[in-house]
Amino acid sequence: MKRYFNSLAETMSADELKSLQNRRLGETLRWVLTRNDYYRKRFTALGLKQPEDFGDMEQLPELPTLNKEDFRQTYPLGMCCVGNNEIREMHMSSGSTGSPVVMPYNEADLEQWAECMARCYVMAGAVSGNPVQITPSFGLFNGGFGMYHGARKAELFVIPTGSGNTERQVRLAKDFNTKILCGVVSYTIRILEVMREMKIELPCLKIGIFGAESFSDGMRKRIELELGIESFDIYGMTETGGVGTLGMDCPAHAGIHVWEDQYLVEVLDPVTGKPLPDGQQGEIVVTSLTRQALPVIRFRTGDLSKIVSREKCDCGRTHLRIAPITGRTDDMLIIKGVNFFPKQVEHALLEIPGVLPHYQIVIEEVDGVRDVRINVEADETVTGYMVEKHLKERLGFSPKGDVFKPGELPRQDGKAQRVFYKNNNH
Ligand code: DLL
Repeated sequence: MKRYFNSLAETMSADELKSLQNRRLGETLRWVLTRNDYYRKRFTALGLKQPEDFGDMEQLPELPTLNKEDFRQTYPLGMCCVGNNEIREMHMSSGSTGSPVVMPYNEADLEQWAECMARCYVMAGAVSGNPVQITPSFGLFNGGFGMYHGARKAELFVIPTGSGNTERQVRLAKDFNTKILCGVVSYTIRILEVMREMKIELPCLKIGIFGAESFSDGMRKRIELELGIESFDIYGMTETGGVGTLGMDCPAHAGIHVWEDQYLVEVLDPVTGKPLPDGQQGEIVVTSLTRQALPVIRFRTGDLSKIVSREKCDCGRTHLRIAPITGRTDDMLIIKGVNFFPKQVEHALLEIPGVLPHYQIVIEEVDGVRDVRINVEADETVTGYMVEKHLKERLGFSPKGDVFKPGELPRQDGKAQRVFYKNNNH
């Protein structure tokens, strides 16, 4: 079986990788400085005048960081480095703050995206002709199209269902022997549920490529067990060029390989912005090395993770590995002095036998005091008290637990909303 889509790139030695990164970083910096006013102003404000002033990775921490606010300020195309006549596609995310982030692509960017995604497919074990069902939506969200471009490049048989119409989704998977199911984690849970209702099994399904939101190990294991598949954690975002651009875990499942010939990754302290040593959790910051229409230099993703290894992996790839994303800097919850992420609640809930993977975290604020209520679906053996007791042991605080019957909580076709706010002023 083919192990790599691009063995030269994926297995190059650390020295080769470093010199390629240095060269590409220099090219990217020259590119943005000579083609975009916004970048030029930000950089010259730092006293860096000539593109030649940069070009070595050691200097990266001296460059200014970018964040979603830069995208908002420059909406729609103020950070774009090519003319409209070169743009071939765009994607956009609204983000949690509602400010739009636009990513334009020229021909070379679409090629680059397809290459990154194709590497992911082959890394997961896909071979030419395999039926791949793409369940994220096709539209401004990058998930559907990114998985499509990559599947074409990896010569797969594309079943571009997009999201929704879950019964048809299941029937098509059965009729066309879908081998690879791609999607947002929460929607896959919905597919599983409908499969059970329809009493349909999918024995041809072998590979799941899931991402777009943090999911606990418990969730991953449940999906794998129930679908009888091996699942992979795929990472990417609108600002870096979409799904798969940042990489995925390999069959060794020892961290997400970041495509380092395409992107530089730093881990910074989210508060001070200072670099953190490997192994320490912080905010992932990304610099693109080959994007053209809108390269990002030191983009603060808001995602929390850590570098787990820079050593060559058992799979033979040399690109560094990061831990699965724990959560985002902006989704950490603080209740009665205890910090936690939704993913930790999910992990703890799924440890309780009889609990189903459908839950809500409701933050209730009464007269300025915050409390948490966990709404969770479970079978009749589980009580609210059991949920409260287990979460207290696991998380160190006592949320209220409300148990719902299977099917009672709302379902979503895309990324799930897990956290809800309620206060007595409303
Ligand atoms: O969610 C891209 C994507 C589509 C990835 C389909 C995987 C599958 P955005 O809508 O721009 O793009 O959202 C990007 O989603 O900053 C993370 O917070 C989160 N995210 C993406 N992949 C993962 C993952 C797509 N594997 C934001 N684990 C990112 C955890 C993820 N969070």
